[in-house]
Amino acid sequence: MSRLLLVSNRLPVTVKVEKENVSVVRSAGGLATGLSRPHERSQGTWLGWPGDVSRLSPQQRGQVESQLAAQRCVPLYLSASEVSRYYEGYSNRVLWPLCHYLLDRVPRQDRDWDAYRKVNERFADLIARHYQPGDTVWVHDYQLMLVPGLLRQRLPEARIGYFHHIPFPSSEIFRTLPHRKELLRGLLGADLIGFHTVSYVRHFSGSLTRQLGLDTDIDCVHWQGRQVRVGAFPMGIDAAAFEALAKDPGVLQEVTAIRSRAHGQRILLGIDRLDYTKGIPRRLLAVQRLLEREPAWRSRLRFIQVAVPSRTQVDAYAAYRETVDELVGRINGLYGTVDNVPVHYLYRSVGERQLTGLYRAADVMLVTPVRDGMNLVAKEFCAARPDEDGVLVLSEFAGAAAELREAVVINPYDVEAMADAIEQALEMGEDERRARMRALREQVKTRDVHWWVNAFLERLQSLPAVTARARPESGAEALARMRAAPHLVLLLDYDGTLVGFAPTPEQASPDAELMTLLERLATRPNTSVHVVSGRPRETLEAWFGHLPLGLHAEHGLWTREGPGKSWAMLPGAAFEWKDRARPVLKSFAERVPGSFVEEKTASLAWHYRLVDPEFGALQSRELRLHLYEVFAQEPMDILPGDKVVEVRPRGVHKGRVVTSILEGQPDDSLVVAAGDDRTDEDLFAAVPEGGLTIHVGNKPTRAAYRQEGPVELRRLLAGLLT
Ligand code: GDG
Repeated sequence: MSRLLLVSNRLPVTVKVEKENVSVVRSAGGLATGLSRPHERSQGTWLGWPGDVSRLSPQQRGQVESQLAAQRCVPLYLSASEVSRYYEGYSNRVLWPLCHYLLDRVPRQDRDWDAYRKVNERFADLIARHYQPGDTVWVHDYQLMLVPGLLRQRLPEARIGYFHHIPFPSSEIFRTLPHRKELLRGLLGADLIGFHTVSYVRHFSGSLTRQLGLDTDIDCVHWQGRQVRVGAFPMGIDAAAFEALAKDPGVLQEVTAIRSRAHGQRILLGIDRLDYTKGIPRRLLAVQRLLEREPAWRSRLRFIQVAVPSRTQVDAYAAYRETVDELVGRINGLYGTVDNVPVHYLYRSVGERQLTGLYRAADVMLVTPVRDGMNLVAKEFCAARPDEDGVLVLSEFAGAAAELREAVVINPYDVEAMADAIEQALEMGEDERRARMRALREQVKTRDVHWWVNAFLERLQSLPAVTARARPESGAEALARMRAAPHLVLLLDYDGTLVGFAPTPEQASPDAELMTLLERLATRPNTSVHVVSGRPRETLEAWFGHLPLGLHAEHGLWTREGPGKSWAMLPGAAFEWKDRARPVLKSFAERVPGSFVEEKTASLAWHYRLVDPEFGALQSRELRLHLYEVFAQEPMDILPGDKVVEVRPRGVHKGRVVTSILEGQPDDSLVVAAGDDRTDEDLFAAVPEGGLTIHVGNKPTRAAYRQEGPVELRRLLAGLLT
């Protein structure tokens, strides 16, 4: 097993100070428990913030550090300003509400981004210092979204995983973030990006398509020459530990005490951090509504709500606390009596044993967040019910609802329906309660936290190692080889290679800088330059006809050797099928607004660059399937390109031009081919051994070198002129 470097904002410890003595106590959270075994076994390290230690003397800090080291933890200290800007500011004031769809709570001004980026950089530096070749790095959560990318710059070949513990919102929400692209690029530094549910995976892929223009597969996307995997790994809990505690005699005594204090009343339970995502006010309103509607329940219900103080430095949390306080007061004022209050509200945390006692004593557990990445409380409740009783009422907006199907699933925005659901849960017969709870427990016990850790790490560690191909210095190496060559033959694709993509093909005409570059390259001593494009010959002639370049149009169907020479067509190409394929492409153009058909001598192309990216990608798959089916026997090739599906005669491809170009060139010529899409792979394949192939972009390629985009390629070519 490779050594694990775990990274999270907080270390899984609490620093306790008693007079002169300090001690570092391991926390019992789900993540800490799940990861402790692989952490120990792999002899790895956990890096993160140990909490506020600013009041400790240097000597006490020393004690903390040696105790942390004994637990294989490395501290990253945050200054007061970093805590307030990186943690409270950007992480908790911006990313937290945004990922939970609460746009109103995001501050109008984006002031803390710099602090967020800087602390992420500090994390990346610290990880890089502790990294040894062969280690696996696993970064956790939204406070550290830039870390995978920053780490990839420092350690190009490291194996990096990232898990997002909160929801990943729809791309329509995510796009409102000013720094949306940086955050996505940050995540793409990882080899594996995990979410709790497939919806979050889909939302993330949607953002990649819309914001970065990437073609995403269900579980994979290409980025900077690497394959980045994306997957759903629903986090579980330490079910065995909760089950054991729920059977503990001391805890059972506690259960009896809780029940007897309720004097036969039915117990509703809520356990949450006091967070505005957890839906506590609406839950209280639903209870109020039930009491209002059904007077018979007024003396027969006890709703115990534990709200653990959280993020008390963030204003929104203080205001939320007041709302909850008021509602509790109102309900108790309305429906309490001298010897009974309906809502028992505890604003504090409770110990693990008391927590388990409450789970086991409850008749109905209310988990009603307005959004929640997963929600572990729902799972803990089930694990703590070896008696197979108790009903779980669960919000459809919690990630857990994707797995816990036998819960009573509710929409927390519908208070009336929530009141109905609580009543349904209270009145549910024993057989149904047991049947549901048995199924829930089965799920929670098999997909526990250990399953989760193993599933993620096995996936991450089974991925092929990142090769050195994407090394950033490879551009310099390519340039040195070109400069050293006695003769150069440059074969350059046009769109996506020499120029970026424009909304329509006509708009991507060459700029003055490119014209000068090509002209100077073509007049460089011992250099022969060819543009090998899918464009029609008329276009290439109009743009470059006057330059001393070889021009190759329609993927090599047409060739023009130099200025004043005529265009010649490759012999043997058949295109009778065109008349039958045209109506198919046209029907797609009619059906998909913004798309259109381009006609060339031998080929047809359906362009969809202006179409909504997700819809366009879907329709292009549909079109290709249709064409494959109907024209399977025809001598034609169907090519998916960059926002285009092209059909052309079989056997015509860019590779065909290489042999004729090389005729008459000196034997010591270095052949250099550069291109960005699938049609250029044919060109690369035809380059003779010892040649130099450059892929422009992020797709998988057989090329040996890679440039980020046209700007970088032009810079590289310009290097030949100095
Ligand atoms: C984030 C995501 C995702 C709560 N009160 C007490 C107490 N707890 C423990 C619970 C549970 C944990 O805290 C809360 O976990 P949740 O999953 O419910 O929620 P978040 O803190 O918001 O966690 C969430 C999670 O990350 C994991 O990926 O599920 O969606 O928001 O374990 O038991 N524990 C004790 N006393 C308390 O008073 N001992």
